[in-house]
Order: sequence, then structure tokens, then C-alpha cells
Amino acid sequence: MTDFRQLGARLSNWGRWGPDDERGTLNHITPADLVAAAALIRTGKVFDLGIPFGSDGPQAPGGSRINPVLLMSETGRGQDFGDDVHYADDYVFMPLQAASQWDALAHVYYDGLMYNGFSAESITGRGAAHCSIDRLGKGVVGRGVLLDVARLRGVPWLEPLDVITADDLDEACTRQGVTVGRGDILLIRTGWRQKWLTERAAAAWRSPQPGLGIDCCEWLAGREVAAVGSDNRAVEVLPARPPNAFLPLHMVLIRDMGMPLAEILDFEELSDDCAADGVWEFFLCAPPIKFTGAVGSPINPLALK
Ligand code: UVW
Repeated sequence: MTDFRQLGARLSNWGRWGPDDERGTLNHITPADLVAAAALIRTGKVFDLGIPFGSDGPQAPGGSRINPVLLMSETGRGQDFGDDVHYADDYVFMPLQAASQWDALAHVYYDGLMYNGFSAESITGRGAAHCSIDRLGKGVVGRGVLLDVARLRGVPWLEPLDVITADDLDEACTRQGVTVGRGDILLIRTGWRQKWLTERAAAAWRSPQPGLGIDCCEWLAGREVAAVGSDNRAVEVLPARPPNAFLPLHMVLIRDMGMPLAEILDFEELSDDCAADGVWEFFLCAPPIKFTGAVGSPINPLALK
């Protein structure tokens, strides 16, 4: 048994919200939390936390994922509806994991089981019969908190393989004067979006990369955080520590705890604003698109202050 399995068994939420639950830690968000979160909208400022879904995105050639491809099925030319009226239509061809995205609870599994004990056999060529992204449809809305680890370290971005520890999260909370608690959607800034905007080097952006270390699982569980997102590719440090484990933080957070992860977000404008006014909490609205049976979804998350 490797470390992440023991940790996952200890932090497991299987059965906590019933044997049929497919929403995991989003259950931590109560109606009263939403009322309180709405009160965080004080100035009417809106921050777009999604990156553009374009052909010049960060997916590297040769990887298993590509950047979105836009195909126009109608441009309006060649149409004859009279009155010189026309319409344009389009398709997008893309992996659901191409850019800013939620990982559904069916995104990862081990030992043949996914969150809440559902069999991984229920993921077939037709999609996931359990824990798919559409189960989070009413989803991800509530109090958001940004912890800006790159800014606290005084760097534009963390270096590849830089591990963010639970102590780093505590220090960020203390220095920013913010608390993280039950039902919060926690956002972690590594500066990796800034690295992309500065260098536009897809291969170097992909891996190795900085991110959360495995000890953050306990920190997130102890505070009953509802979901976590980051501006890097995988939330967690890549390649992961300990060596030889593939996405161990994903396995514990998603499969054992039932916590959705958001990746490839853009906190640049939000973090500047938070640093300027000292307010690191906001109303966050980030629902997935309800693709039936899908194991992920693009998102266009908005933070409102
Ligand atoms: C994998 O890399 C498999 O997943 P994610 O995009 O969630 O990091």
C-alpha cells in the first residue's frame, strides 16, 4: 500500500452523504453559505477567471490534448433568406480538458473504484454512468478565497517542482488576513498563468510544474473545503512526490474525498485587485457545462467583489 492510499482511506468521505451521493464535498456548501457569499459582492467588480478557448492555448503539440479548434459551419455567405438577412453557426472540436476546466469525480480512480465506491467499470465508451460532470450541474457557486502563493514568495511564478505545502497555505492565510473554512472554494495562485503569458512555451508550461503537495489534502479536509482550483495544469505538483505515484493528490481529493478540481485558471487581474484592496474573498460562480456522462467540463468562472 502506498502513502496516498493510506491517506485516502483516512480522509475518505465515502458514505458521508449517503450511498448514492455523486456531489462529494460540494455538499459542504449550504443555502446559508450562499446567502453569506452573496454579501461579498460590494463593489460590482467582475473578474473573469477563465483563459481563452482558442487555437493558441497552452496544450503542447504531441500531447494527448489539443487546443480548441473552431469550425464555421455557416458564415452567412451563400445563404438566400431574402431581405439580405444571414446567420453564422459554428462547431468547436476540443478535449473537455483543453483549457479552464473542472475535473468531474469520475476523472480519476484506482483499484477499480471511484468516489463513493462506484465501480470504474461504469465508465465506458458512452461516458461515465456515475460521478460525471453533469451531476455537479447546480454546482460550483459560493464563497471563493484566493491564496496567492507566488505573490507571497515575491516571484512572478513558482519554479517547476516547487511544492506548496500545508504550512504555505497557513502562512498565506495569515499574511493575507483571510480564513478558509467549510464550504469555501479555494483558489491557489502559482503564477503559472503569468509564466504562460510571458513565455508562451507550451512544452515548458506543461511539466514539470509547481503545485500542491500531498500534505495539502489533510489541510483541505480539515477545513471542509468544497472545491479547489489553480492556475497551473493539474493543481498538484508535477511530477508528483513521492516518486512513482501518478497524480496522488488527484486520487485522494477526487476519488477518496469527492472534491472537484479546477485547472488552468487565470487569477492575474483578481490577484492584483485583492492585493490592492486587501480583500481576498469574493462570490464565485463557476458552474460546469452539463455534458452528459462527461468526466470534465470547460468553465468560464466569474469572481464578483
Ligand atoms: C491528467 O493530467 C490526467 O488530469 P488533469 O488534467 O486533471 O491534471
